[in-house]
Amino acid sequence: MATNRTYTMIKPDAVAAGNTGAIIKMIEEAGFRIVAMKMTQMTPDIAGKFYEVHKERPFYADLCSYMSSGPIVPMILEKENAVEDFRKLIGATNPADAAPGTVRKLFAKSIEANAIHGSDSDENAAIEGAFFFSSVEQN
Ligand code: IDP
Ligand code: MG
Repeated sequence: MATNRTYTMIKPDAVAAGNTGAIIKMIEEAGFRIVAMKMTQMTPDIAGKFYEVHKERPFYADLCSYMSSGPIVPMILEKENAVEDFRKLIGATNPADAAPGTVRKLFAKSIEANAIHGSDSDENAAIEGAFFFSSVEQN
């Protein structure tokens, strides 16, 4: 069932570069309502759990180290067709392939340090949102 919610996090490279505000502005201007938001930092173990589906991929260890290297800004967002529309707003994984005007084209440093996460399905949006926020925080 479509929930009209997605999960995102502004990644350590974008937070460190001072792009948090600009990215949140793009998200709001694209019509997403911020349901939940905070700033936190993952340990390598927690990043490993979050990205467990990628554990067989060659970049897994680097990804966990990068994602725990500094603060991130996790958010739950709401909009009609949230998952798909948000993936369009952020652009392709590799900024070299990302469409003009997308968050990753504007702010990503590399295929790994690519500024922002976006859930790839309604099911994963719910799982990932619950990974960072308790049910009472998801208003
Ligand atoms: P997505 O974030 O666009 O959904 P995924 O394939 O789910 O992309 O990969 C998760 C994250 O792992 C990416 O956002 C990026 O940070 C990192 N990543 C993906 N592919 C590579 C790669 O080939 N080299 C290094 N890091 C990668
Ligand atoms: Mg993904």
